[in-house]
Amino acid sequence: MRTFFSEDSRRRQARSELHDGALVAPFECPERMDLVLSALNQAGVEVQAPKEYGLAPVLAVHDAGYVAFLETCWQAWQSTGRQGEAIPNIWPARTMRGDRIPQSVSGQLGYYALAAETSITEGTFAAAMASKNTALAAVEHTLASGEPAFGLCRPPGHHAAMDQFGGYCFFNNAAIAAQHALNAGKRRVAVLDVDFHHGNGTQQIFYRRADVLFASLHGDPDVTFPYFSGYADETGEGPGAGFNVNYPLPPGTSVATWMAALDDALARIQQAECDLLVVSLGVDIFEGDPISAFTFQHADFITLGKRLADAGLPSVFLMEGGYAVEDIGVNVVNVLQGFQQARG
Ligand code: OKP
Ligand code: ZN
Repeated sequence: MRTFFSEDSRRRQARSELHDGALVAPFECPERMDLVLSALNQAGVEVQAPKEYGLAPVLAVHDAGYVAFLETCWQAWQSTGRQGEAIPNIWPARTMRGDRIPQSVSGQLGYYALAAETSITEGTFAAAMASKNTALAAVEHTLASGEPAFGLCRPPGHHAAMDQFGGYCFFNNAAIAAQHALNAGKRRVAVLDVDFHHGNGTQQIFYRRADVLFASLHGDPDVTFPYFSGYADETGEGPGAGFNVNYPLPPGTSVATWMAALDDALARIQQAECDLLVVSLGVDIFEGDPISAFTFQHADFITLGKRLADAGLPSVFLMEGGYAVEDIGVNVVNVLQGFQQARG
């Protein structure tokens, strides 16, 4: 499968993740890419670098003030002499002033962050740019050829909302790719999110729109990050009513139950007459994932690829999560190979 990756994705080199009350080495680390690249290489897949697409496709789904904040945050933070990475520790919580964007970078971090585990560091903006370039190159390949493509995006994107970062995400690669496809003439894009965590950002960006159907299978937010998004009663609003579908599933959900939810999601995608499928491919549904709680084995990822192929749509796969670093490569390649086998 045609595959894209930008070496600039490595420029996100965070030292700190706030996890269980301690600053630890981030789960979302550059080594993840090494293992996917090596598995792709062993499978004989060639990897191409994307071109630079600039900021216009980003600004098509993200707020300009948010993008400017991401671009300047590190400079503003470290110029005041702070030693640690830029991490928010205050938010416009209920009853506070959610309409103010403070001048201070500390206040801006709270305004633009949805969680505290994700630090901003020197190369973060460059890596986020690289990641969306990868997504755009993949979707452009599929738009031009009808053939499937894989974008090995890093950092991931599905938690990034119109004007919020967090959950390791800065730019919403899947949303940027979906919007790019609509601009190129697609009429309705399905974004199917199979990552263990709910794609709150993708949902938020398209919540009031009917031209993108967002469907997500994920750990029940009642007990799982991001906690405040991903419930089954979130079905879209206004013109988008009926175009958002969530499948919250309990920790430990069997693969059979998960696959039944997938079949339902694929049926919804068929009903909505989508003409492109963007898969937010998180492989943190693997049983051995250190921060997740589903039960996929290596072989189940092949089954997943086959079922996605059976949907019969032009398809773009974009990397999201997956933190069992030793297993991430085989799990990703299994999805892509399962898909290819079924398509012949
Ligand atoms: C990013 B992606 C786990 C807490 C979760 C953030 C998870 C971000 C996941 N104890 N912290 O893979 O969806
Ligand atoms: Zn995830």
